[in-house]
Amino acid sequence: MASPAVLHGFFASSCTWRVRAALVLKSIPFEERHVDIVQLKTHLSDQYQAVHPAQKVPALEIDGTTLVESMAILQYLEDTRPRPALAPVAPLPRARMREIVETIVSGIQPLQNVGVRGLLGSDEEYSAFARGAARRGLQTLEALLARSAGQYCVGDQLSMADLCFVPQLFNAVGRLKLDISDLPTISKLYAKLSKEEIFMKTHPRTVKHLSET
Ligand SMILES: N[C@@H](CCC(=O)N[C@@H](CS)C(=O)NCC(=O)O)C(=O)O
Repeated sequence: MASPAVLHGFFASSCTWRVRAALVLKSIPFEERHVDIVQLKTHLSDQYQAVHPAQKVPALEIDGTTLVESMAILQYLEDTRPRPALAPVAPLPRARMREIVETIVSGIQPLQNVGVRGLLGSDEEYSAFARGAARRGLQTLEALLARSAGQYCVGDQLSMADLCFVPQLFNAVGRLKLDISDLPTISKLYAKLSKEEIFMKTHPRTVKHLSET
C-alpha cells in the first residue's frame, strides 16, 4: 500500500488550508507536519529549504515526489484524482473560477502574507498596508462574485475558488479584523460556506487543537 501523503503546513496558513481541504474532499490519506512560520520560523531552516525552495508552506509529499505552490498542488490532485471534481467543466464557469482564484492567489494573499511583514517598516505600517491591500482585493472579489456565485463561488458547484475563498476570508476577518458588512455577496457566501463540514473539519482551529493533543 502507498504511504500516506505528507502535508508540510502551518495550521493558520490560508495556502495550507486550500490543500488540506482538497486532500480531505478527495479522501486522500495524509499526515500534516507542522512548520511554524510565525514563532519558531522553522520554514527558514536549510532543512526545510530542501523541501520547499522558497521556504514557504505548503509543500506536499505525494506519489514519490514533493510538490510546492498550492494551486499547482490542487491541479495535480485534480489531474490524478479527479473525483470529486474541484473545477467546472464548461469554459465560462472555469474562467469565472480562475478569475476568483487569481484575484485571491495573486492579488490578495501575497500582499498580506506574514513573509512581507519585515519588509514594510513597523508592525503598524505592515498592518495598514496589509489591511488596505486585502480590502481592495475584497472589493474586486465582491464584483466578481456578484456575477458568478450561486450556492458556491461559481454557481452551485464547490470548486477551487471556494478552497481559496474561505481561508482568505477567515484571514481577512479573523486576523486583519476587516469589516465586510458592506460586501453583501461575500458576507452571505462566507457565512454559508464557513458552516460547511469540509471547512469546519479543516479549519485552523480544528487542526491546531489536533496538533496539541
Ligand atoms: N503562492 C504560494 C504562497 C505560499 C505562501 O505565501 N505561504 C505563506 C503562508 S499562507 C508562507 O509560507 N509565508 C511565510 C513566508 O513567506 O515567510 C502558494 O500558493 O503556495
